[in-house]
Amino acid sequence: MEEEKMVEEEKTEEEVEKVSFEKIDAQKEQEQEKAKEDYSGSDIQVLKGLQPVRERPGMYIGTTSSRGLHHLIREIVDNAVDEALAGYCHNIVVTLEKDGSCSVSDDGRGIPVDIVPDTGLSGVETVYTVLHAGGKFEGSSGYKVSGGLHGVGASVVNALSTCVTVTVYKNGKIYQIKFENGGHTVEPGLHVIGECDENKTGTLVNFVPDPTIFKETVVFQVSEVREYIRQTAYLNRGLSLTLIDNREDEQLKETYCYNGGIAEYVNFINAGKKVCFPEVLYFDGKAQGVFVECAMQPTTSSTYTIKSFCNNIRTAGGGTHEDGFRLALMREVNNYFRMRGWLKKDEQSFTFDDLTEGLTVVISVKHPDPQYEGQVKDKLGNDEVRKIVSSIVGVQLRDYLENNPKIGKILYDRVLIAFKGRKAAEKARNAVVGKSSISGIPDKLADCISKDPNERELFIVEGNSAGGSAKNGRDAYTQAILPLRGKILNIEKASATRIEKNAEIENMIQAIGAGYGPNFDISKAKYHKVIIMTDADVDGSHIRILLLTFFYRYMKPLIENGYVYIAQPPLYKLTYQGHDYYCFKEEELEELRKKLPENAKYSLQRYKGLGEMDASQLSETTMDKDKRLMWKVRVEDAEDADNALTNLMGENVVPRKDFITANAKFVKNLDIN
Ligand code: TSJ
Repeated sequence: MEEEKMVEEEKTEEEVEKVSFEKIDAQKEQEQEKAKEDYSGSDIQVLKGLQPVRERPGMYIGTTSSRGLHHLIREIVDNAVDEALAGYCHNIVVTLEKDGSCSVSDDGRGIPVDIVPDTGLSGVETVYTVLHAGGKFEGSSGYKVSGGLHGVGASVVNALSTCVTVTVYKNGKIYQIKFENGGHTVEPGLHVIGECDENKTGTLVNFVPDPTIFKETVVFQVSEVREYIRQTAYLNRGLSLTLIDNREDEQLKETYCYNGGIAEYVNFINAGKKVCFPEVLYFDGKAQGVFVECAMQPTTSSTYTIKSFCNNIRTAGGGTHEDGFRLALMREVNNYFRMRGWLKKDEQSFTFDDLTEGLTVVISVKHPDPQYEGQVKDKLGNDEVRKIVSSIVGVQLRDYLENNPKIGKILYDRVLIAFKGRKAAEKARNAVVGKSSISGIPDKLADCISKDPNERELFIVEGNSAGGSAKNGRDAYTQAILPLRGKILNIEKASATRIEKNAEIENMIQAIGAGYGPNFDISKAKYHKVIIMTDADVDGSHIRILLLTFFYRYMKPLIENGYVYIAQPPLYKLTYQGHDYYCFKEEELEELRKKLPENAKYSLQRYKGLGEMDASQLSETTMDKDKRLMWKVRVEDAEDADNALTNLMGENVVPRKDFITANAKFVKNLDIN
């Protein structure tokens, strides 16, 4: 058994596919043989085909956490979006049902119901029971499964669900097939269950995620689904996506449809910022089968926001489409400034940082054969895309500037501000560095003994009392403590110079030891884990946002390399018969309570702050490497925090409430009245 698994792992994707097919073929023979018995034989074969998914769900959907759960919805919706991209579908509806299931429907052509020669199964069944059914059928039947999350799809959802029902409206008939327990067909084959209007076509899928796979939770979060749906609507101009939540007494129903596509997306991102002009620059084009769209607009904010996508999938790691954009921007804007005489011939060009300060950009490419790179496969790798984007954006940007000199001038003024700010900050930095390089180690830092950055951890702790507990409860060999006193400076409003002079921030910069801003050198970082440990209250959330934003803006590689974490202290301590039980979530507390005998006498403490825990409690629950729960911050998380901060603290106050709701994970307890 164990050996079999090992072999399986070494196989290339192609070979794994072949294995699945052989099994399906074997199933066909078996089916004929066993017609006299019952259908369970074939059923078991199909299940075997999907078994690798159940054994290693993480390999197919990344994680079985709440995030993985929501990937299931994406996988299904992406298939419907593909139908929209093919031009046949205009409306998609996602419904979170009362029974905990999710339904996705579209008004496309309906999944093919004819037999696929390669599998001997109907198109619908093939899609749902054959792993990577995608490319394989492209030739024979034109079927192509979505780019989805790294090209898995419906079969993976099937494998990870206790129940899937697929209904297809086509040819005036209603076809249906049901699967149970990770891919068992209830009754093999596709069944005609009724008739419908000849003109009605579409696909309806209902699935119930398997709680034995998604152990953390099988409850869909509206906010999470909404974000994905909204993003998908922005990325596919004119496509209507409706979100329905039937789980509460009062039904929620929202429809997202943007005729302006990604240009409207830029408006949305910039809603809380002050824009330099109301127009959003938009360019698009197609070359070598690659479709490119790019929208941008400068703001007075201090950060560069770029959201790039390939085939509707976010590429947070950037890649060749972003490279192409950078090349076009640098070349064309600098040339234009020179042409207008604003940049003298012998003057250096503006840097990318100058050109992009406060700029918001959305780039979306659609590629027939995307290659993803990087540890988490979130970086577009196709080399030809660089040139394609650079030339499409370049040519149109040049034309735009030539035809809109007013915009050109505003752009120049904005870039000049960035340039001057950068020069001033450099000057101030040199002065500061010159003064305070004496000791290099902040007084308040309780450093650890180990010298190996790989195992060194820096806990940034809010409040002095918690700092004390942390110091006493830590593993002094690998864990360092840096207490922060009170609130750190609001990075949104403060100038670069003030930020650098802020004591708390200076302490952090010194402790981490790798510089900051453009000079940040990740290879010098003294800790490979920087752990933010704050209270679960308003101030705690606030400080967490400020810290994340600071790291995002001034030490971005720290986040990109996955060095930044957020500690998760428990919410409750339940004491029963002399034992302490810690709960990190409300649900955990409920679970625990259920396990206790009826009328059990226990005491319950709700932790409001870290300071309420003594050293050993803090160590045991939050710091101990074997017991703690930590949240690794991804670039997107920091980006969210950055946006939240911009909208909370920035100049426009209107979207405060919206953003607090949207960024609940950062600002859970913020008082918004
Ligand atoms: F895959 C899936 F089951 F997850 C799923 C697929 C889920 C949902 C909600 C929709 C779909 C889907 C698939 N919607 N529309 C389609 N279209 C096709 O599969 C299709 C139809 C006709 C033809 C053709 O060449 O005639 C080709 C395709 C790919």
